[in-house]
Amino acid sequence: MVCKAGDSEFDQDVTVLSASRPFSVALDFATGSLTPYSASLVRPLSDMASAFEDQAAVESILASGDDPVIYRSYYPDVPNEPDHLAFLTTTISAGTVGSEFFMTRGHHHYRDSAELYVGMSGEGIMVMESRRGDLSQQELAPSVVIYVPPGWAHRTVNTGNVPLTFLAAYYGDAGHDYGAMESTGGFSIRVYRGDDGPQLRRSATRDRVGPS
Ligand code: PAN
Ligand code: ZN
Repeated sequence: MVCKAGDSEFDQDVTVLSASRPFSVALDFATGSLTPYSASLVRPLSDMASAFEDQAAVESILASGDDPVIYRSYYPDVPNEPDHLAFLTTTISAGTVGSEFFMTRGHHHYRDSAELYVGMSGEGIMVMESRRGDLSQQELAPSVVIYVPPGWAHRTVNTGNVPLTFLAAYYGDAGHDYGAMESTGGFSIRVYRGDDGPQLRRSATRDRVGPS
């Protein structure tokens, strides 16, 4: 669900920014909000139900009438053009679907290009997978900067008990390609709540779905 300036409860703080001139925004490290922002995206469970491995758990949550917000992002108004640097904040709620932690949908960029993540509050793990199948996991926490090289799909997982907030900056013309990972069953590894902390295990959906 994408909310443009003018249609959400936060609208009193919205001013239209123009990236043709220098601008600044205030970043709230605890909530992840940008003030002002130009658009925000709210992703409830029903919007990304297929991303989670335990489909019975998804159905049970939704059938109970609950539809938790998995994450929310705030965007300034930066053009999708090569010389611009797009950035946004994301806040992932704390929680699990079955035992799998709440996470972002995860994507490649249409144009393979690098991205920088900066942790602001909470704790989590970034799962990254290259186009040739190499895997990497990096812990994301306040003050941690993670470099995502060109060609590495990335997903962020909240492994803590409070919201995980971070800032991401990427090339304006990078584009977001969700289908490349989803068409092959998603990332090769998933992050679950274990008795002694987060556990990374091979994804069963990745094994089931593959390119024909
Ligand atoms: C991030 C992500 C954001 C939401 O800003 O877009 O955290 O994750 P999904 O887009 O995978 O649902 C980023 O990597 N931008 O390029
Ligand atoms: Zn990205």
